Amino acid sequence: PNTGGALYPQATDTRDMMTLDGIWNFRKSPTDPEYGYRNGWYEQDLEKSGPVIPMPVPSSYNDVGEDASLRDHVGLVWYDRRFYVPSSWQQNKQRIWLRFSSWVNGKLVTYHEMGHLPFEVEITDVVCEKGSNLLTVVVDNTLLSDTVPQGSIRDTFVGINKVKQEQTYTFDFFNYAGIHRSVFLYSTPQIYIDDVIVNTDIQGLTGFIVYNVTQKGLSDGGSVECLIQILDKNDSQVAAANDCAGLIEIGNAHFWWPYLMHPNPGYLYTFRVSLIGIQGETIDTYNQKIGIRTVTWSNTTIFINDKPIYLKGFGMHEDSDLRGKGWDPVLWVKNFNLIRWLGANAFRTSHYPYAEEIYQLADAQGIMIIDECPGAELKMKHCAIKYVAHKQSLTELIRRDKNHPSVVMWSVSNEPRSANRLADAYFGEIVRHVKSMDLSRPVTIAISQHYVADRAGQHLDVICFNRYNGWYTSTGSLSIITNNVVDEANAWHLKHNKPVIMTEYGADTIAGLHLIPEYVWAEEYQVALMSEHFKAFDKLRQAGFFAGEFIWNFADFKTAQTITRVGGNKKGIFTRSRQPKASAHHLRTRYLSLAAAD
Ligand code: GCB
Repeated sequence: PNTGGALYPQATDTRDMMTLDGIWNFRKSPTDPEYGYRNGWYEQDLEKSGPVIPMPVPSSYNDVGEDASLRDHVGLVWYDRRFYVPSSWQQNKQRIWLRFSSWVNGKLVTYHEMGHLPFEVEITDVVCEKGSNLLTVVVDNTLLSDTVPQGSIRDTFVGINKVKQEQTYTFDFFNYAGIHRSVFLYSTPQIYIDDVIVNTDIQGLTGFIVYNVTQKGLSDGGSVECLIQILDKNDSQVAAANDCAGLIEIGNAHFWWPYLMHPNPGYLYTFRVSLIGIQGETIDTYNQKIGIRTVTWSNTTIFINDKPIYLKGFGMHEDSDLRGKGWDPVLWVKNFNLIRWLGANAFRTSHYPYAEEIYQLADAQGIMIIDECPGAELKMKHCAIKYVAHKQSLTELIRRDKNHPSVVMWSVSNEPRSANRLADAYFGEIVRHVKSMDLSRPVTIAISQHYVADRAGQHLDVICFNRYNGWYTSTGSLSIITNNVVDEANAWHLKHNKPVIMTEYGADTIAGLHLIPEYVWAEEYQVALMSEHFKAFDKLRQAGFFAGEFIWNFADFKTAQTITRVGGNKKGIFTRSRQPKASAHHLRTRYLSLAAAD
């Protein structure tokens, strides 16, 4: 059950917070998933329960060791560590929260399905008043037909003996597992701010903030008031209100603009909420960063603050050497520096929600995000079971990311089997679900099916398509690219009368491989393939409905082992260690010149 967790944890005047990041104890479970439970791997006596190895948190566990059995492990792994709760939290009768999935002191406190999205649980009643607490986390990386994303398990035999289980999946990124993001221990008062929902609007020079604050923990008949303060970048108050829901007007507001569309992009205000008790005392405070901006769209164009916007970016991955998908501030500050160096203004969180800190960086730098739920390569079989999990992933995604100005579009899936006859009803329902939670952003899917066969496009606000002309189709043939891209984008627009974005195109490229005339896998080929696409994009921009271009991919990334992947997917314009290929310089020239023309 998901009992909270919409708000990113923070320390304020009334709350405290610490992370439980660091080196944890770790062990793999044998194939029998019950083994660790039967043997009390969550009990206090670590010695009795067997040997453990050190494991960093946050990080994927797969690439930290030196043997393939850890990298390729299928099933459960167990993490544990001890932690102390500051006695001041308990003396002040604070509620104590753990943000994510775990066992505490031998009691099951929470459970969560699906990676990539946060969850939390209150542990006030299970932590010790004095001494340490044992926190145990069981992580299962098994993917089946009814998980999001999907996969299947294959038994490997030598003769008639089953030797191991192998996870197979069709999506093209390594199925990293582990505790990928920070673990937070934090406190709130008994009566606390549970959620803050902010929407913004603009009229002339005036910004409007429409908000709703919900609180929990009030006893029957009790009452609290809200104090809302809007602080500018220098922490000076520019507006205030006394209702828990309402509208705040800001004259001469600083609007949130995308990078390179304004000298001061990514302007953020602080929306400070305080719960005030009957004696005027401050009960709880939370500081939510917000940006004042609008996203609107027509049948040809996406607008930010009523200005037409052309999205220039890439698909990305949470992926790096050693850490796998583990949140890493060094990597992401570098990524954002490279994004701005390129003159890009957008990326898609292909193919799952990224760490919350990444959206915070994007908010502050004016980088726009197409926020994708973990519905990668959905197959339409097992539709009914899938539907519940898929909808749940969107509920949690929107709950988490609703207040980020950087998020300008929801992507409900990447490359689903949208030609299937069930796809019409299925995606109709999925999009209705998103709209029931958020009407302020357009909804899309990165479609790979042919425009004639696809049945999902009719339900979307913006059509995104992925296509590998000159790579998977007509390999090595550059001359077909421009016309194919122009024809396909035109066909999508003709069919649906909606804005169109190309969300994937590209070519695998080994950094340092040089071949002329251009030849697949060489840097020259990637550059030439891009140039043919650029010609198409320029023609399409003239046609008036083309809203963006996203190369695949920002950087090289790890995949499952196949003979089509040389050390992983090499379609990055940067290597996995974030050094530029010739393509990065080529893209930079284009994105900067487009920005200058905008
Ligand atoms: C795609 C997928 C992406 C792959 C890419 C490729 O269509 O959306 O996940 O990595 O193609 O390189 O094959």
